[in-house]
Amino acid sequence: MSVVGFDVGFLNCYVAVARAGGIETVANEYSDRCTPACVSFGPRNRSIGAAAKSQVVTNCKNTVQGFKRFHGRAFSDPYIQSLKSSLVYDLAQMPSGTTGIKVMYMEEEKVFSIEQVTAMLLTKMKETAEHALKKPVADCVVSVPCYYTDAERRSVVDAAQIAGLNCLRLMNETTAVALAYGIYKQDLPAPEEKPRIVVFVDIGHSGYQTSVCAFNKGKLKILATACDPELGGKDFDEMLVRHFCEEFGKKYKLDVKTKPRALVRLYQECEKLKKLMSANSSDLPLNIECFMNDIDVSGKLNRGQFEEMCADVLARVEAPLHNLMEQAKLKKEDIYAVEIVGGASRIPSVKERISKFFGKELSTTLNADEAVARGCALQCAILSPAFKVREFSITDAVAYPISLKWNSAAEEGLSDCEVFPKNHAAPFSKVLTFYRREPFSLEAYYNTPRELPYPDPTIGQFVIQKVVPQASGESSKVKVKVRVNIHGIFSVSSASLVEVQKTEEGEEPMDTEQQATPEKEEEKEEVTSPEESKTEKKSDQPPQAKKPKVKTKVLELPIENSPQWELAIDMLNLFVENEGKMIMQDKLEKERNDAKNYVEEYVYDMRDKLHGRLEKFVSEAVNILSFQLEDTENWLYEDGEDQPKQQYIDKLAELKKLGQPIQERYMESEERPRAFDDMGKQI
Ligand code: ATP
Ligand code: K
Ligand code: MG
Repeated sequence: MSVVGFDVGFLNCYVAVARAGGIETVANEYSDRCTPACVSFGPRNRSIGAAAKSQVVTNCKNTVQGFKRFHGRAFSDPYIQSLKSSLVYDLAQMPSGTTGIKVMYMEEEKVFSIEQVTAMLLTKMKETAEHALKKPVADCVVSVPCYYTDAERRSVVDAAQIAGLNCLRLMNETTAVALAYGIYKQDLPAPEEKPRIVVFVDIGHSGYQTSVCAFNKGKLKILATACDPELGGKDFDEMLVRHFCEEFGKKYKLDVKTKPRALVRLYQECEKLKKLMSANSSDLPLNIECFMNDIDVSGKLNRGQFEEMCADVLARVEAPLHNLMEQAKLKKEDIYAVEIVGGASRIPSVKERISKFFGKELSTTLNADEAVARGCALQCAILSPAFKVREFSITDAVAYPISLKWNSAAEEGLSDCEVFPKNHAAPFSKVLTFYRREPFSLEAYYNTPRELPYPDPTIGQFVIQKVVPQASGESSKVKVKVRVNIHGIFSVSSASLVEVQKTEEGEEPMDTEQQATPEKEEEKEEVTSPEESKTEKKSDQPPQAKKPKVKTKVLELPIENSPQWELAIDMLNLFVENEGKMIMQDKLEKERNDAKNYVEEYVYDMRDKLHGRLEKFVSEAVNILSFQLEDTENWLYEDGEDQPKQQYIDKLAELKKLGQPIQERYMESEERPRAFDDMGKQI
């Protein structure tokens, strides 16, 4: 059992774990708690995270960043097509029609699916967690933006599986923040009192998410969410890049857009400048040496100018806040606090606008970078039977209203029904009743396509199989359970046919199970009959009808699930296998490199020592060793640059054979006086 939370950001990722001392954000191998969402492909291995980020400029065509937005999308998606021209790496279509990334890896052209690339990142984060916990990690909670649709969510669940993780919950980022905020609060209103209403705002690199949450002792409930999936730090960077491209075009006659490497460097410098401007309102310089065609470029900017050029971006901050308050039907006075997180929430003019909207100071009691990961780890701890945490119930909200449509049995044509309205509690199950003689299919879809940041409102097709009429020839009663599960994903989870066995009186069957029965504490259930009005029976029954003596038998029915853009199981298995192979390849390459480094280290270390403390202990062998060291150094830069691991191991052994005796003589002479010292103390 591991208790781990992963914040998979567009730019920055964080890993939080639960240990005896509580929740802790842990550092990667570079002692950095932030791991860049970056994967770089090389001729012998992959680099992931910080190691990949350092190759953004040198290996730009094969270094992949900003892929979070490709999940669950067709390659032909207009959004993907519109992004293509702004990327320095190539995209390609997967056989299934989804988006893949084309790179050179192991000296071959390869296309990796988005699930595979995110799995690579998760592999790295998993290692970070394992290193911190000193045990294997599988169980975890992974964050996703609250505006993700079903297809996007399923794609992330698959990515986790490819990385060998068992994702207990996909958690909406703002919900994770709400949990991190609420669970430690001792002064929340009692369950029967008026809840404390808090607004959460997360502005990251790619997206802007807001939610309003009601807290009582031991529970939180998300009342509404509102987002702009296309507003974040990157939009400010974009404005800066555009500005400097123009300026350098005029000043130095450079067409920056034609050189991917130069463009990548300009993005990096503009991001740095943007951050500096958050703390400084005076003129700040931007200098890049050997930018293009051996030309050094420089420019400067201050916060006032920056805000002016970002006016259009800043103007978009308020709309989601209006939307949020309208959905929750709350007044600004009802809001107890506005908590902001996410890197771009540090931009002063962004903060000003949010604060002005609510007419109050913003709270920054949470760690702006780590709150999402911490919230995910807390959720994982709550779900883990092995970990004791304070009881806390989390009710999330459905982001987009979900409807079902089907071919109606009673009349010609299609019927439909909204099963989960916007902001409906989630996770949640509902049992729907249909009267059918034969198999039938349900199509689930988002019924407000215009508010969907996604081109296709289809969620999936679900065929209820093996439906047969009653022995009497009448339609059978079919109960279909639909749910929004713990990941926020819609599914038809089960279906059953109620077979009526005739009694002597031959009375009409009556539904005896109209009660809503909560499944678990977390998942509530409700029973409805969308076709009730269209069926002649039941509603006309007198309320005091004699209890009929009817025996029923319930038969489970198979369901054929075809959710949109589902990753086929054989593909998923292949990806799991390939990830394993790539992990092994990276490991072998690391061992080979380490072996090489040991030789190099030994050469330098011994050479220093031969001229230092070992000098007195060398005999004629010194000449041979010195010669060998120099020879090896040359070899490392020539033939030995790129050899199998064993070559380095052998080389090191050869050197040690000569070096060891000298070191032993030195050790002996060191031991002798010390032995005297020890005796001296005894006396
Ligand atoms: P997303 O939440 O969209 O997936 P993310 O989680 O990777 O993205 P964050 O790490 O929250 O994003 O924020 C990164 C963004 O915040 C970047 O655009 C970064 O430049 C910006 N940022 C970080 N610090 C500052 C600062 N001091 N001033 C301005 N912007 C900042
Ligand atoms: K982040
Ligand atoms: Mg984020």
